[in-house]
Amino acid sequence: MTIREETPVVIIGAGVAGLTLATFLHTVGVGCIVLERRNRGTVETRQRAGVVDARNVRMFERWGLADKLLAGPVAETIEYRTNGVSRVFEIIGDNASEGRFCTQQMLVNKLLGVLIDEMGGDVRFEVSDVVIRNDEGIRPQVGYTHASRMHEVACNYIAGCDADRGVSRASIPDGVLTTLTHEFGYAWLAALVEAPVKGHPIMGVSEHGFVAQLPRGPQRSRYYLQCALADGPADWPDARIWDEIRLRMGDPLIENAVVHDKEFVPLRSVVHSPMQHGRLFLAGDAAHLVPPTGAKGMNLALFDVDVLAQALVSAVRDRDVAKLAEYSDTVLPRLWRYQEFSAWMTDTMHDAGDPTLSGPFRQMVARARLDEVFSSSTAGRLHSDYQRGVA
Ligand code: RFL
Repeated sequence: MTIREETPVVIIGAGVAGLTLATFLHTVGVGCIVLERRNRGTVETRQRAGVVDARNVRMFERWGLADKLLAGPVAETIEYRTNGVSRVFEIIGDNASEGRFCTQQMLVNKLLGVLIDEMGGDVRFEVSDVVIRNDEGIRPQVGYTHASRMHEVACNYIAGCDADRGVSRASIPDGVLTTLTHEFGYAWLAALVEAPVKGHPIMGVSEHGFVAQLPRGPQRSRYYLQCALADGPADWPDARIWDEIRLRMGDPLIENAVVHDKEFVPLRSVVHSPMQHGRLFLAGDAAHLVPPTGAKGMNLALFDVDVLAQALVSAVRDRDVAKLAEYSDTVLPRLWRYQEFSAWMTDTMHDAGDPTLSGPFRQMVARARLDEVFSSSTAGRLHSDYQRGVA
């Protein structure tokens, strides 16, 4: 027997996009149900982004949630290290909200606490077989299975926050979306290690390939090492990781520490548009991917759900669907600017390093580009604006 219910909004995916959207809707009294295929423990422990940028700190303040959700020190500097020579870039702010070192995991945990434990929000974990019915002229429905029972939720709107391999985008008929992609041709090994960042977060350019060290709480950090697309764990035993870190950082004194996990991430950019079809709206990684070099994937997901939440509130509470109709057109121009920033960061940080990647000419051009953010106040200001998410 199928259990039938209804709610104004069904959100598919309890990642950072889905949970933030649900929390915003709850804050203003718009009902929603979140469907998540994983269990709560898995959602709570997924490691990824590290900084909530200044634009999104301001967003959480505007929704009255910053004090509850954000923690961690202010993010004001980045060390750009070229063959071991360090230059510290100061992110120029405006004395208003600044970015915060707040890991995605920390934010997701706090969202779960506020949404479920404080607000009594309805997040259903371990659902399977999610099916979307979004045909023109009928009320949307989302079916799913939980503990061997079939459920069907009728709703007014569906938010697809289930990332790149979810069911939301896949439910849109062929030919509706245009997909534009760019492959960078290399990958990153992401290693979570038991060693803190001692000074500033580091982005390292080196003849041996790119390296970065970013904080993940007071005791740990995440190293990123450029590697081949075909590489896997067998190619990167812990000893090789530390040898390469010392080489690429130009610092023979870095000591080995415990490596907690290793993940291999191909660097690519993807945009699916429009980000809506009928009453289904895509947000976050379901609609777009950026290479992690610019640290913008989570921040773009937060921008999407800020715009989407306001549009859904107008539609559900005031029956005004104008903002929903414009959702994709509102989000995409800014998304493309941050695709450009992320590609700029990726090309600059990788081309400037290993000359076998794209040749010595492009290596020198990329180094000149990086120099410019230090030598030109105009370039420095623009770089700060992108880092802060206000460009
Ligand atoms: P998420 O966080 O992947 O959440 C999607 C959720 O949907 C669920 N799901 C389903 N649920 C029900 N039914 C289905 N059929 C489902 N299919 C999937 C999943 O279980 C999951 O819970 O996507 P969301 O919410 O769109 O958020 C996007 C961000 O997670 C992502 O953009 C960032 O992590 C990207 N990213 C970074 N972003 C930054 O802003 N700064 C960074 O420094 C940064 N570093 C990174 C990153 C991503 C990385 N990887 C692993 C790709 C570093 C790395 C290595």
